[in-house]
Amino acid sequence: MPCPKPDFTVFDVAAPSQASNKESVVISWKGRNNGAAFNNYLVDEVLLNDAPNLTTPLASMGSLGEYRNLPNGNVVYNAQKSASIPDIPPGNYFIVVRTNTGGVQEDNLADNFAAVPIEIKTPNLTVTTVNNPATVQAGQTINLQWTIQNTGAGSLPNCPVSDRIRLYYDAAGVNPVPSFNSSFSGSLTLLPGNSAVRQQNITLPNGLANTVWVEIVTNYNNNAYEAGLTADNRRIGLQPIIVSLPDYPNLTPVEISPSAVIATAGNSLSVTYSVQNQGDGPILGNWSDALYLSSSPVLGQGQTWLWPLHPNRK
Ligand SMILES: [Ca+2]
Ligand SMILES: [Ca+2]
Repeated sequence: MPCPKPDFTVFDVAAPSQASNKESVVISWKGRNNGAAFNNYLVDEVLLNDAPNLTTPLASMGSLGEYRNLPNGNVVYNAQKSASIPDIPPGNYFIVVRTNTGGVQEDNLADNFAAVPIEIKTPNLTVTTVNNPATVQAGQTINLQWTIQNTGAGSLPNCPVSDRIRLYYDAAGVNPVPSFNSSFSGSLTLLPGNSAVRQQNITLPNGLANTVWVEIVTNYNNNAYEAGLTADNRRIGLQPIIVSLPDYPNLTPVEISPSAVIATAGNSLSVTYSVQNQGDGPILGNWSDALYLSSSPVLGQGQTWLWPLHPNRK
């Protein structure tokens, strides 16, 4: 005579009727054992599928294992689980709960699942504005601001989103400034239709003397699922930045005395000189001087290095 087996079933699955990718939702269900008494570990699994059955589930949303004392069909257990909506294209799906995924022997497996429909919505990030100063000097730091709007039907729930920042020599964004590359990273939460302003300080490369345009590419790290709608993630600011060279200092030694000497090897020699700033910009910081003894007035021809001087001048 065969050993009587338990017969599990699951019913009354409940979940939100709509949710967005990556959103955490609470799924609840009830279970019962209509067969022989069971008092052991029972595992239920939450699946996502495009049909209300177990045929080729699209994704697992996690399992729930508990010790259940189910002596007969009169005992109903309540279960619930928080689960994240997978990155899956928007559309109508089903959340399917399957009981007894741990393989407890039972004869009737046809009643081991139940489903509830759910509509999954997807966010779509787009950069709507880019703001920057109109003029700046090379080497200076400026503040950039840009706006990201969620134009999709789904929410973006607290997702780390990185934006890439580049400068271009042209408004079409074809020729990038190779010496500049920056980015911004931060967590972003956006309901459908909502916008967020981001900002970043950037330093224009030294020596840049061009008109440049700012490019922002949002979600550059692809952390936010957009179901492929990433063509609108890039925007180039309408207002170019005219970058000019700042006034630079120009140091030159003057009044070197003596200008030519007849000296005896081994003896000390006193040299005096002045340094003049003949440029248009101020001296910022310190510099060092070096003295050479040379048979030529041209630097690089037959010098003997004499003395390092580090006067720490301001
Ligand atoms: Ca069953
Ligand atoms: Ca997008």
